[in-house]
Amino acid sequence: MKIGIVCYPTFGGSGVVATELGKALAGEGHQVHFITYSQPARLDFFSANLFYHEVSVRDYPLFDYAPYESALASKLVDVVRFENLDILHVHYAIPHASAAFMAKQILETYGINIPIVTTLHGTDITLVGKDPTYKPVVTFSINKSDGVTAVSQSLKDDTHQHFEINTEIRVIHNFIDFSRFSLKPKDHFKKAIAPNNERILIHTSNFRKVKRTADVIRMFEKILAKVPSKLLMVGDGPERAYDEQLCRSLNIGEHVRFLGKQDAIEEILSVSDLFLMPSESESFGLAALEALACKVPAITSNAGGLPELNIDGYCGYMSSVGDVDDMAAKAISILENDDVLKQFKENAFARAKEFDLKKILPRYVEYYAQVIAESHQLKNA
Ligand code: GMT
Repeated sequence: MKIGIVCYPTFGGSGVVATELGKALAGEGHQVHFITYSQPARLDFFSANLFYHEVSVRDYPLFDYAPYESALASKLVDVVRFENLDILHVHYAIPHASAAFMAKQILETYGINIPIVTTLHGTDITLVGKDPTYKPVVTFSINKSDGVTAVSQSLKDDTHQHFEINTEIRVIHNFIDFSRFSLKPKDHFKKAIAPNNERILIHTSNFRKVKRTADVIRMFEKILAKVPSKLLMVGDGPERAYDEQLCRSLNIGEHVRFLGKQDAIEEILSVSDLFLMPSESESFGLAALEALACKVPAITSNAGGLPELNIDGYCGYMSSVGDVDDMAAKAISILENDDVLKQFKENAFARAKEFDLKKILPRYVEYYAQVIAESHQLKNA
């Protein structure tokens, strides 16, 4: 198949899923064309089946806001026409689904039928998408997609709750590539972080309010009082400055390291003992899956799709959003006993195996084939 993928080329979860999916599809012999405004973060190597088309937005003194959606739609028309794509897969509804619909309409005037699959990732539904600023466009473009997937049952339910959807939504969970995410021998790094063999806790995110990063810090303060430990805060975003300040005011700054954005996250996870994700809302929790794959159990909230990933008392624990005391108590119960920690680590790995790329990839390929066949049937009817 010749597949066009549209995504945000940044460190966000939807961009990571889109890029990893594209790489895996290319590995299976499909031709994959990424159409984005800059090179996706994890697409920094050569592969014969991978192509990158940059969307450039021309500025003009009249524009306070340059019309990215129009530039993207125009680029999609160009790439579909000249690369003879079979299907377009857009990740994150805003504004990708509506730009794809516009391109589809234009392509029809050239006699080209291009099926569109939209994957809903999370905040495009739960936070931004349901805001009246975007809601009519999001509703329309989901309903006009030829196929729609959501990364969890919870996100599918939220979509039906917040929008009037008259099309089927297929749940295809996030996945993990074990050829990248596995334990790496990084003992020297562990020694540098935790010279006295302290436990290492980790949080990774984009430090937006929805991640409740202050809960991570407050939880860590309680854990530190019982178990010698260190906290790694990986990523960057609007809450980081406040979080650093909070560490200072709680007098735990010397035990917390803010590492900023990191590419080789699997190396940092490899030295970690426990992952913390107290999110307010989380459609799936890809970062937690990455942790589990590296044998790091997870303390998470029970928001959104997290119960579809985390199994309470097996590969981690879940608590209600904001219940920092409960999260800390459960974290301590894992960390204070070597045998318990060892068992949770093994369970974490076993749980992550359920979401192996090798299991999830065929579900996308089958879905593409189904959507293409249905769309051609509809055209010829
Ligand atoms: O908010 C983020 O963490 C980024 C966001 C995105 O769309 O880039 O992530 C969402 O998509 C991920 C991949 O499907 C999911 O694993 C995350 O749970 C989801 N984030 C939220 O729902 C907050």
